[in-house]
Amino acid sequence: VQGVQGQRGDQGEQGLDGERGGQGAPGESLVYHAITPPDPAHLNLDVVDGVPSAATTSADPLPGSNEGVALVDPFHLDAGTYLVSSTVGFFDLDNNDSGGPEYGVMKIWLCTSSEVTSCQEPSVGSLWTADIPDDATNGAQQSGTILLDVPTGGDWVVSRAVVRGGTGTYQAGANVIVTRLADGS
Ligand SMILES: [Ca+2]
Ligand SMILES: [Ca+2]
Repeated sequence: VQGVQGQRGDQGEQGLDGERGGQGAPGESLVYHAITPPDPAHLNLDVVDGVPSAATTSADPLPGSNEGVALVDPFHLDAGTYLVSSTVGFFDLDNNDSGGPEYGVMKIWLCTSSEVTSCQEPSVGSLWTADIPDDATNGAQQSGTILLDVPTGGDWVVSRAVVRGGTGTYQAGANVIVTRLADGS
């Protein structure tokens, strides 16, 4: 004859932790952003003054030549892969009569320091606007996104702007947004 079932025993001790899983792929994250600060001398538009003109057929801005002006400060990136999005706006608030079209141009280089003289062609990105309006009020704007591979050791991102086909000086501003897609090796 089967006897009565005995009582259930006490719960055992908790086992050891399992091994930690492998590292996941890095997520996309904002690593840098900047915008030209407002200029009280120009209705608080986000512009810098004194953007130089250049010949329509030139390759300006060029390091060591007609370098143009910076619309945003240089910044450093560690090795990795990034998306760099930028928008530029150019204005002719002095109503310069150039006798022809005035094209806003901004170039971006990867450089060994924050000085534009450390930069080399070719640029890693460039933006061209259509003709800047001649009503001394409205702007010509362009935006773009590039995939940027920064090599081991990191680099500086330096950008400069000119107006090709213009005369005198102009006003322009930019923003830049940098997100990391992958860490460098
Ligand atoms: Ca003009
Ligand atoms: Ca124009």
